Amino acid sequence: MKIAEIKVFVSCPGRNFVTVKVLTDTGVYGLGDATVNGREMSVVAYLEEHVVPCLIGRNAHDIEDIWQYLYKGAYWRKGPITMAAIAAIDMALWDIKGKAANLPVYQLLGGKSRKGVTLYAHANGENIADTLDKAEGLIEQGFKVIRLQSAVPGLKVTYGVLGDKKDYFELQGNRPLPPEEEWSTQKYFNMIVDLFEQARERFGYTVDFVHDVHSRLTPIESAKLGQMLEKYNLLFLEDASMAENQDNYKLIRQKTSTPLAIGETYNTIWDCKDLIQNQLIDYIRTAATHAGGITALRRIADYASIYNVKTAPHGAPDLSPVCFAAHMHLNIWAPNFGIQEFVGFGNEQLQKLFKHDYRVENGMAYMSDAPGLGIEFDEDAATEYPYKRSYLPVSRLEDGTLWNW
Ligand code: GCO
Ligand code: MG
Repeated sequence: MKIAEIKVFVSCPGRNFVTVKVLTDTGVYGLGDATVNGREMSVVAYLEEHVVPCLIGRNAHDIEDIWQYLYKGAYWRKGPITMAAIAAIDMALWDIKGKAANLPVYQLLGGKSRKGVTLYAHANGENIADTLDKAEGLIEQGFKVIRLQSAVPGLKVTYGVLGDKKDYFELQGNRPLPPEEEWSTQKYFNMIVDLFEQARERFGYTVDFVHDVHSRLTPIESAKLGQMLEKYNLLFLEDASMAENQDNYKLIRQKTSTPLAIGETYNTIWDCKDLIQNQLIDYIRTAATHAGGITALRRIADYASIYNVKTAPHGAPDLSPVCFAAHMHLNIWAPNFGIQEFVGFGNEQLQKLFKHDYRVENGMAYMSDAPGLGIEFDEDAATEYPYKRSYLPVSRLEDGTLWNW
């Protein structure tokens, strides 16, 4: 089964997505997601100019060899653009192998380890009461794990809080230059403990909570936050600090028993190797799209399993439904799966482009037995929503110093 053609689509059904379609000479095709939020066109160029010409005529079944060819074969290896390009090809090849075998991809990985996939949903509020009202709505829908984010009094915009944007998908697609946000750890610390204190008063200990710091704290501030939140028993604290220097997490880990999660921006197993091997984290959040596809995430999951680290794949709106489908197959298989982030795919334009086959019920997602990844992409509909240049925000401290967004 030879690779005959590879098409790269970039469309903006509310936000930009780069979708790859690998076609074989047998008529079987597969889909992959190569979206890097705010850098979409770099991946398109990388794929079209440097990847596609090398793959035409190769056996579509040689997933591992093609992965190694694109990774080791590029002297300038790793990085988000390269790894998203590899990821999309890899997902598409798994989709093809599943369709050719008439089996869902999770069967090729080793079969089901569980009935369904536990999801966590987002409650983002303008203030603590608003966040908790939203959490209550999600609990009523059956979600058992909720991410709580609340605006920080005194700061104009806070990560995760949408302001007048009612639809999460509208967060991107109309920012021709990066907007600027501000950060103050002191103002955040004045709010954050109240958020979890009030959440536990209102909901008791029958649901689990997570929280995303979005890398805004220094390691010692993260350690302090972990300590302050210990009694509220979070499932995990996400991206407390950057870990480009993985030793940062030694400091945090020694000081707090609040479980730690990180990894959504990681591109390879090497970015998380020390964190996993030294048991400095509890959840690894690498995404199929950004860390090299199903082949790479399977390897990370297996590596993490021997150090008691669970998987918790990134599930933000900038990961397309194709990536979500890839995660579902990994999640249903991985013995050490923890939880899947879920923001829903309610946007109508998006639903016109992508058709998926899983169902969500009571905070869990269930798979069908559709062969391959179980996802369809409407190429014609995609042409109705052309790419729009759009950036993520940047963040500054109140004195103007550039900070992590
Ligand atoms: C999350 C993430 C996202 C990222 C986004 C950037 O935990 O869901 O932090 O919200 O900010 O994916 O493109
Ligand atoms: Mg995050």
